[in-house]
Amino acid sequence: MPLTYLASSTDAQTVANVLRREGAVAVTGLVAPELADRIAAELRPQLDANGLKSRGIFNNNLTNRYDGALQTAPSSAELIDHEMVLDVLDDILLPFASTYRISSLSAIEIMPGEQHQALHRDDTVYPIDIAGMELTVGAMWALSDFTEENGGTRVIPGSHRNLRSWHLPSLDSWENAVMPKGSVIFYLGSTWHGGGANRSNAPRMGLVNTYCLGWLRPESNMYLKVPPQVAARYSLQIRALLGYMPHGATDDLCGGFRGECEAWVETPPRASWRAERGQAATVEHAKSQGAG
Ligand SMILES: O=C(O)CCC(=O)C(=O)O
Repeated sequence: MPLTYLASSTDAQTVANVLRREGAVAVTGLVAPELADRIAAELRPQLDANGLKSRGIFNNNLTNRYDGALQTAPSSAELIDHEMVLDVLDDILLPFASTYRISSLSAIEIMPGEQHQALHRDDTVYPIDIAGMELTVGAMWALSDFTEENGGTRVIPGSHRNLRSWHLPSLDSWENAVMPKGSVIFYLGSTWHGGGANRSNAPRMGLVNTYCLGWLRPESNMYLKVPPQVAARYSLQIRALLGYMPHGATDDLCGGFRGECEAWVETPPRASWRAERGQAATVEHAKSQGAG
């Protein structure tokens, strides 16, 4: 199955429909290339100073990685809570949770000469497989042009249908995401994917943001990556995505849980997160009935 590419004018519902059906979908030119350049420049010092420290069997040896985008690259917030991304996440994740949150934020720069990263599923960090329930969604943004030669993300469309993580799809049916900088490829947590080999003579730069159901523990500890005093510089939406908000309940119910935290979000900022469900809805309903 070929990877589907959609134009940036496509509505989020269509993007989500293709993502659910095919396991991956690319949206080309969703943000301006200048924004991609700005974020890449903001990430540069950390990648130069620390990028290769995370080298290893999974991360490979010629790939720079940096997991603290919101620490030093404030412009990355525009990608992390991009309206199209959140609308797609609402559609895929909210049937199973009242919120979702950032699981990891990784700048990934694949240097010339790097080999393929092993194909994998992101949801294998959780020891469960439940038919039809996606636990995570990844959004990989191209901060440089992604090509076949430079290691545009490899993905196996349709591989999310292999329900159990030990059911291997045909691992040679992958294809590279080929898209200009400012584009994004979404893939489900159950979709097989990985970084590509870089056979070009220039680095391939991307920022991959993964999001998990609100009741799951994120892959990366966001309270350490983006501590309260840094998180407080960002919007309520970003703070809520970082986890500075209770899951599944309004502050009416959870008041007192927060301790002293300048980044705390009192009320779910996103209307879809306030939709009637669970305890939050119960409290609001009780109030509207004059109770309490
Ligand atoms: O670099 C890429 O294109 C994908 C990286 C990836 O899938 C990962 O590190 O989990």
